[in-house]
Amino acid sequence: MKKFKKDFIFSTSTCSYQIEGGRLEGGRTHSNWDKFTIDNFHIPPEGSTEREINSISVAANYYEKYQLDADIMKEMGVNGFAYNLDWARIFPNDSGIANEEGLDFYENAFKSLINNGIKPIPILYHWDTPLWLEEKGGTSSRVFLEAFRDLAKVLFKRLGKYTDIWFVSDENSSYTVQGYLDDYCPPGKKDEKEFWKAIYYLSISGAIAKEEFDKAIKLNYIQENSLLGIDHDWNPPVPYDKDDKDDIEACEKFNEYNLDLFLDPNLLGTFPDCFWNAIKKLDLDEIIIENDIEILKNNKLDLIGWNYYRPAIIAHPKRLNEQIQWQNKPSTFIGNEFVIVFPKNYRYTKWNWLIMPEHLSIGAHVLWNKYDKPLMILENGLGYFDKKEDGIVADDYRIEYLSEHLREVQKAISEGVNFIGYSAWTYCDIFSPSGGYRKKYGFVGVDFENSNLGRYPKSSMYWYKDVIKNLTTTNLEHIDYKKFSNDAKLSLKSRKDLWNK
Ligand code: BGP
Repeated sequence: MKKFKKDFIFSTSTCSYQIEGGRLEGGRTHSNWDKFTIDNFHIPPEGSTEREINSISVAANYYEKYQLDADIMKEMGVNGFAYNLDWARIFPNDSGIANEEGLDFYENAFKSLINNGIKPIPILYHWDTPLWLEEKGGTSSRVFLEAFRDLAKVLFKRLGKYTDIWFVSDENSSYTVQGYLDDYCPPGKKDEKEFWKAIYYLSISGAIAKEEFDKAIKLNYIQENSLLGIDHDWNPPVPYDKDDKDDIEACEKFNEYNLDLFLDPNLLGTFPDCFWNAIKKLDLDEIIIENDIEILKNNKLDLIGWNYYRPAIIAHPKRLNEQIQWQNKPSTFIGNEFVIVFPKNYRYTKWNWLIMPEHLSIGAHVLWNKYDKPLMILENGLGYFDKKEDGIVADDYRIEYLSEHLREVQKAISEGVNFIGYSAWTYCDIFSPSGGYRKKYGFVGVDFENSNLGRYPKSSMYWYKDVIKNLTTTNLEHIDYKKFSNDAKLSLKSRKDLWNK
């Protein structure tokens, strides 16, 4: 198995509303996620996978602990940290005047990373629209475009010198489906017209950001050869019956909605047929402006950030009439041309997320062959009910999950796919949109029971450190779990400068 290249990016990813806290500090005002978590606060019984919607006013308090966290990440040996900058901290109102305290915070956070040999990998937008902008129409209105241009200009100018990899947004798919069709996330709409408008404005705003990115390079705010990417959580489709042509056709339909719709606009400069059919069917022609389409065509993005957690088992809608006992109820999608199903005989997490690592390398070839752009895994991780023993979490299950997926990245690289990095979800325990604070993903634990929110190492942190240290020789097959939990226990005892501060 080919090893990783010397300059391969080993990173962790996170998200401001999930980690940062400080929601009214430093001149910030509320976003749609603040309102959503206040309005829908719900704590299910201990140990239940029922959705926990909890306060994010403090979260893991990265806002005050960013220097400690940068020091812990240095201990981990990561060379990247992917993180979205909180829009409401940069523009707390619609005056068009950026909040200097917010910019100072991010500049200090970036410096703490750079001083520790860690590349900041900023994402401009990750679902949390400032409330003032939401109230003006948010992502499904034209007002989003110029507000996004202002955000991109200010951030490229102030922070461009610190890094050469940026992303415009995270998972436009999850945000538009969960926010505009399913009423699962803010803005909590169930409106097909709003859904398609949000997709349109998010795609155009990605191209507008690229326009500003290229201008910022010319003005020397950003280094030459820097990359501006688009992040997406494509779930490679797997036919329920690999020999059934209806199921295979359903997979192709799934890809039009779950792959082409969210990557073609910003990588190929075109919208797929399903978009134009919807615009026609819903009589939305008036949102399409010729100049937008020109901007889209002339400002394609440079890089794919791929959030890979799981593939999707796809069936033809005929299966809904068959007497099949599913692990979880099938989910249909607008157009009803395919159904996402959950057969019993597969591996799932406790939250019913499919576990099939092999589709990371299979899907990587699809992306590489279709778009011919460098790739980076921007999220991959395992949500679990972590439990502390002897002061640490021996999360062997997470080491197993991550090593299976990292093996697939290595496999794809050895088969010629241009992976430039792997960013695991996530650095430390944070707020999860589907699991609150009980669904833990971190390499580093956070003591949410203690107001100090002390950090502590999990054995997976020392596994990841070992992988990165030996990136050219690392062997992901034979894992000495005991060694990594001992490393974590020893570190907790010996590194008082890092733990329980
Ligand atoms: C992705 C989001 C992340 C993160 C991750 C895990 O879709 O980009 O923000 O939340 O999913 O999801 P969850 O925390 O709901 O398990």
